[in-house]
Amino acid sequence: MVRSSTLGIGLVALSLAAPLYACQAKSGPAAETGAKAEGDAAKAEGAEAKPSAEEAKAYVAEVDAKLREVWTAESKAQWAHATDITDEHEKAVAEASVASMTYLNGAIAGATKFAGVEADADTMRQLQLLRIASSLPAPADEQKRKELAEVATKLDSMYGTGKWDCEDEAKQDCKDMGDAVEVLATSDDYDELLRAWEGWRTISPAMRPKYQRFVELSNEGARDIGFADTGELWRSGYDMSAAEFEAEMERLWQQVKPLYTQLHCHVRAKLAETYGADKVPADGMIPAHLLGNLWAQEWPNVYRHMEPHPGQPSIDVTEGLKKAKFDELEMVKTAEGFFTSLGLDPLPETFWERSLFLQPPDRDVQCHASAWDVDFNNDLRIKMCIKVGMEDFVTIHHELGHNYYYHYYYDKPVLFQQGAHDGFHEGIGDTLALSVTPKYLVDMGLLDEVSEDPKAVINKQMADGLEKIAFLPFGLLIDRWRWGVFSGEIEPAEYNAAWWKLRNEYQGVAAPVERTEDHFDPGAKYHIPANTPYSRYFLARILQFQFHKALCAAAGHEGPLHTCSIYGSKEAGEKLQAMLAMGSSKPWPDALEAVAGTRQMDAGALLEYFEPLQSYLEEQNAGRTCGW
Ligand code: X8Z
Ligand code: ZN
Repeated sequence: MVRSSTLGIGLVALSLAAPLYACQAKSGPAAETGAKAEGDAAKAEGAEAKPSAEEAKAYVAEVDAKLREVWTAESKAQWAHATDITDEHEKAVAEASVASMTYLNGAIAGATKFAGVEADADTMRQLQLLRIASSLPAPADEQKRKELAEVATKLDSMYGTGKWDCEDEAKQDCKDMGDAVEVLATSDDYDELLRAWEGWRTISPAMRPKYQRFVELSNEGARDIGFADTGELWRSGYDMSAAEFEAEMERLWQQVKPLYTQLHCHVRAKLAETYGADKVPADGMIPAHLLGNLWAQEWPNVYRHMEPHPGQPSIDVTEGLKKAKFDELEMVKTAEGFFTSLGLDPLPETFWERSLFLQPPDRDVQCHASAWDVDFNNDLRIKMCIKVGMEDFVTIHHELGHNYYYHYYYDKPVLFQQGAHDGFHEGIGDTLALSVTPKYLVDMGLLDEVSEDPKAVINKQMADGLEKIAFLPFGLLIDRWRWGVFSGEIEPAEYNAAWWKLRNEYQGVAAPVERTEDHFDPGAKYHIPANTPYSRYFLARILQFQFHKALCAAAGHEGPLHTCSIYGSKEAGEKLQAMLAMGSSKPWPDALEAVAGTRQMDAGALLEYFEPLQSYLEEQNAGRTCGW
């Protein structure tokens, strides 16, 4: 589904359900809910006649057909809304969401009668996946379910229509997210940056009471199906227990934290040269509006302040794209060309007819990029407000990665139409983008020349590190905040303070002006109002280097990992395709093993890729005190 706010599965990568095939049933406190009550009744019946394996199989087939129907209806409504945000479309989404939630709740309850039945592996797995199919669990109570669908849809609309600084009441001349993104990416003026940063955050305080209610209602839904809260449901989607998953995230973070600390140290020192030590303290945190990104999540836009070796051939693809007069369509075609070079299929004609590539001038759309299979049957689309430049060129590869996943598993049961886990889904397009090397860009006519000079290598590594390494703590902390919010450890009265505490602690990034509980800064980040789980992006940052290394080996690459491009390798394409085609039909370690020959996620390949940058940063940071 398209939005995480509703179901979980399928269509849009961004909002899919957390697939939790955890087998351990946790009985929650909501004993008198419909789901539990029906489950008990089923058990009582079961004492008389345990259903057969064939009955389980037939039940799963019936659920598959009906889920497709309700999710497709919901997805169509969501597409209409995301590409034209109106009250009418919002109402249609809420109605379709209620219908799909109602069906899913009933299906989960109905499945409890098969507890203890030993059916074939595919049936058993679908029964497991059913319970965790939605990242927005809905209460058994009908009124509350309706309220949840409405509040979730409203939050999504509020983000998509967020504007400020309007000059007239008709809201014609306002600033919107695209304006703020542009200022943050290009300006060096401290005060102008601050105005854009604060301006965007005026759209979210109104979300706060709705978000609070949203948390209460979805937690009730989670308890109704036996989870302690929605956060536990999300953490249960990784073929291990929720507690094991938490430990796994921490283990991976500890692997990469020293490299992040080195990058932070250097970036802070260079920004202090640009803005002054009074603005960027030598041993403190970096003000959040100086990092080239509205959320300070990825920092490649500040490359210009820290180019290691000026005088090397340009790696500025934005300039290259503009010089070559690329438009949005050529950018998408070029990205598709990368996938087809690996032997993967061209995108279907309907993709080109139905996608939305540009922000329309006459209506509100949800500009946050997303990829869809609207009918779970190869109706592939992307929705993006593409701006010509490197950032969106990479994002297009990212989105097409989702589309290719959809494409290779759409013949599977709908509950298998997900990534091996959600981090796999997020990592596919990024894996290919790692092969968008200077040499490839020269071949595409987007850069003038390529240099083997170690100095040029360091420049490229710096640009990559600002995107990939900088993101890691951000990718981790978003759900640490939400896990706390859902569990109640973070109370509504401290939503904003807790947010900044995490941003301080993990990123070493600080709010540039005082923030209070009159603000609601989490709401200014898409995935919070859209209810899209975020750990997936952290995992994807790690996994994409593991995938890259494995595909490079398949392509016969020799030499350092950062010099590899799999462009044109049919061998790499075959491996990738085999993994995509598995969907979520098997536990994710099976999928990882199929592509990388290992069953463990590991940041070793990321660290290997960045070895040259790590040495450079250590040299640069000698004599500096790192950390904050
Ligand atoms: O949301 C996205 C994609 C859609 S799944 C554009 N990403 C995260 C973000 O923008 O916050 C990709 C990187 C992280
Ligand atoms: Zn994505």
